[in-house]
Parts: sequence; C-alpha cells; structure tokens
Amino acid sequence: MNTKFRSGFISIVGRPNVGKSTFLNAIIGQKIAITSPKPQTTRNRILGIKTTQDYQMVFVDTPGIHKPKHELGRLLDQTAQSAIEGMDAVLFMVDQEKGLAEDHIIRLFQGVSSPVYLIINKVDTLKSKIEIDKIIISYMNAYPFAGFFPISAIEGTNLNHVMDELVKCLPVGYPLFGETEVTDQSDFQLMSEIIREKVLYHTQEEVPHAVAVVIEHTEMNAGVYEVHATIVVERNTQKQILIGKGGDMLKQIGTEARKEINKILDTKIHLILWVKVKKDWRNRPSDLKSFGYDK
Ligand code: GDP
Ligand code: K
Ligand code: MG
Repeated sequence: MNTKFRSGFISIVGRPNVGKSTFLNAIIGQKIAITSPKPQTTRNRILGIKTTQDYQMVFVDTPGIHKPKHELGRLLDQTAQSAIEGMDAVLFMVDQEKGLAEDHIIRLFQGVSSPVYLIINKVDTLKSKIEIDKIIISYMNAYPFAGFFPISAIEGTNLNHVMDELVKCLPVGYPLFGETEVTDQSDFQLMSEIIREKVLYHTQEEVPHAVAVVIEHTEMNAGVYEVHATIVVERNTQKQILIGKGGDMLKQIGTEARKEINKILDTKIHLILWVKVKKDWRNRPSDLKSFGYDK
C-alpha cells in the first residue's frame, strides 16, 4: 500500500433539498442515497465511501437542518448537528436559488475546529453571475469558510475541484472500509429506502412525511428472491391514497421500486408490498426505533 495513503471523514450539511444526497451519489458514482424534491427525504445518517489508489474519503450525508415539529424531526436535527463535530472537513451546501446567508444556520459552525467549505449548488439553474457573487459574499461575511465552490451536483460541474481540495484535508492513515464498499447501509436498508423514494415521488403534502418502510422478511421461493415489505402510514386516508384506485398506485410504486432494486443490488427480486396504518408513529420512540430511526 501507498505509504502516503490518506483517509478521513467529510460531512455534508445544509437545509433540506439543497442537493446533499444528489451530490453524494455523484461523487460515489452510484446511487446510495435516495433523493427527491421533498424535504426529509434523508432521515438517517448515511455513509458514502470513495476509495482510490491514494485515499479513502468517507462522506456523511445528513438529514437537512430544519425546525422540528415531530419527535422524528428533532432526531433528524440532532443527526445533522452531530455530523459537524470531529470531521476532517465539513461541506455546508446551499442552493443558489435560495439566495443570501442565513445566520441561524451558520451559528451551528461556531466553535467547530474543522474547515467548513461553502458549496453553492444548482448553478445549472443560475440566473446571473452577479447574483451568485452576491450570495458568496454574504456567506463569506457571515462565517470564515475555508473556501467556496459553485457546483452543479446534477451535471457534475466543478466536483473535481471540490475533491482536489478535500483530499488535502485528509490525514495520512489506513483505510477504514474495504475497497469495494460504497456505503454502510445493509441491503435491507437500501431496499426500504428505494421503496420510500418511490412513495415520495408519487405522493403529496403530508403523505410523504407520514411514511416509513419496513422490510419484513425475504425468502427464496421456487428460485425467486421474494422480498416482503410494509409501507407504514399514520392514517386510513393515507393508506387509501397509497393503494390507489383498484390498487393502481401501489402497483406502480412496487414496479418502480423492484426495477431499481434489481439494478442496484444486481439481484432479481419479486417485491410484495403491504400498507399498514400505525397512528402517530412519528411521535412514538418505540416505533421510531423499530422503523430504523434511532440515532
Ligand atoms: P437533499 O435534501 O439536500 O439531500 O437534496 P436532494 O439530493 O434530495 O435533492 C433535492 C432536489 O434538488 C432533487 O429534486 C434533486 O434532483 C435536485 N437537485 C440536486 N442537485 C441539483 C443540481 O445540481 N441542479 C438542479 N437543478 N437540481 C438539483
Ligand atoms: K430532498
Ligand atoms: Mg438528502
């Protein structure tokens, strides 16, 4: 092994929907974190691991920082906050469309000793260069960021510059994960997340937030890998929406999820979906725990 091999941790924090998970997938080169136009898409801390000849960079993707209304929301904020401490570098991502610096978020970085970089995402939808300069200046005035990078996570613009800078932040050290590992999530977690992503794309308003997905069990049945999963919602009306007319909605979600799971896990599966109502699960610690949210 290269004696100058470097390894370390980089966290990605910022408001919901700025593109943190999209950025992570682009860097890793495959989908490990689900994304959607809806806030609270990312609920757990997810590790994304990038290994080359010279370094291993472990990214920590976090739920967005927001004002919590639920016990689940409070948990998400805690997860984001804990991802700022003890990192080799922190990426603070903002959406250029949203404009100027927000003091209450930048306050989170006071007293943080690791370098914090300002990442201005979605420059593919940029209106004018003057506007982005204004945004950068307002953020740089609000906090002594170690540097800034305008990027497009979707188009891959400038990601190489971000990576070149981050490598310099890593200390010399051994890899912590195997060279083929790209995430710390189990196959069960990946499967349930993909199903939840499809639900997010097909539902509106309160439904996306009320959903949890549990993989109940898997079995080999006549040579086919069967996956039994439950989509949990909080109300009967939500259950009806998810099932849809004649079961159409659930069928659509199941088909999309199955195709993507086949691709990502490189295994053909047969997906069996159920919908179950569990009143107020987002406020019940025991439910949060059994649905995988217990950081
Ligand atoms: P997160 O909540 O910060 O993890 O954000 P996501 O990665 O889930 O992305 C939120 C939305 O922004 C999704 O609809 C993405 O497709 C979109 N998005 C992410 N990056 C970009 C980008 O560089 N350009 C544009 N136009 N949209 C983006
Ligand atoms: K999102
Ligand atoms: Mg996310």
